[in-house]
Amino acid sequence: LYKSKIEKDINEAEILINTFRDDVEKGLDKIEKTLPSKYFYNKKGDALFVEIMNLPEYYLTRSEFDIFKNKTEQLIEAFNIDSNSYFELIELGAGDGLKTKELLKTLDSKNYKFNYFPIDISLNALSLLEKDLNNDMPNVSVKTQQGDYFEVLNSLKQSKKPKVVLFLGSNIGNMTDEQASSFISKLGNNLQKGDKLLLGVDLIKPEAIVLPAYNDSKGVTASFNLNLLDRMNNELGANFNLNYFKHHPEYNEKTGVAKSFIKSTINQTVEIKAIGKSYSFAKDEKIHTEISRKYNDTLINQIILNANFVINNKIMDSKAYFADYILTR
Ligand code: AVJ
Repeated sequence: LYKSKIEKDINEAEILINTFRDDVEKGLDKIEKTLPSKYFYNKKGDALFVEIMNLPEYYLTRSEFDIFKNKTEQLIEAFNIDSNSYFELIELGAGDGLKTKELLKTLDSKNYKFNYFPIDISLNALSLLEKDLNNDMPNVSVKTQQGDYFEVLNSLKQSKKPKVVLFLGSNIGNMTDEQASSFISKLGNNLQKGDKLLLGVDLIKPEAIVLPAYNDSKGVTASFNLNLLDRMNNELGANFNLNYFKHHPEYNEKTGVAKSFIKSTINQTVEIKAIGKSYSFAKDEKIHTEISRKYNDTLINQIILNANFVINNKIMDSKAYFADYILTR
């Protein structure tokens, strides 16, 4: 198909940039402009997200870490796995492994028999994690899986081994409830009866706690959000002036929905060369860039309703900010 590896790489890079362009065009053509949050995560965005996780206001990562550090035994008990029968521990998204390491350490010390399969689209993230784990816990066998979650899960399904899937960090919160429910259904289709899904979600709580997590005093979240404009400038030949747009987060504590927007501070027009169009932004017009949904039991039950999962356990941090739900297929 390709004459060389370089040709293949170039082709794949072109496909990526074309989807970015198409997604941007689709989002900005809407009456209520939107951009998909997945485009936050380029090299600069990844680094900003690491910074976010260390912010005093961003409680999510610390809260889930508290669960993994201090409630490890409860988590493992909820997996309901015999310590001498083999199982597969699969993680959707590689991350830095900080939380998962607490779990791996305890599983290892209790002599559980398992392989750890972190799945990620980024080879770079996987190889960093693999090195780190091999160094810190040489007993744990790490089998990195590069690719799309469902493709990898489908291939792992063939083994018929008992599985525990980790989907942490309230990453599901970036989906609408409809998307979340079809995502969980698809997960279920790639698992067998009795398999577990550990779903980490941020819980609904007052605005005074949630809003600062998306509006930190150092402005890191603002840079993370506005990085989307930078990406369009760099990759699509756009001329967004970052001085005339600002980060604008909102949270509704009744519904539990946090949203991030980019707000135009003046009337202005922006050209995007790769699309061949100009877009006008009125003063105070908002581009919706992210949803960070917060949950409770009712919402989780609604989301898993048609997905063939039941809630088995709910394990929370000491402040009850965050929950790891253990769902059984
Ligand atoms: C990685 C999706 C869980 O929504 O809280 C952090 C991303 N956005 N600050 C979240 C994010 C702004 C984060 N998730």
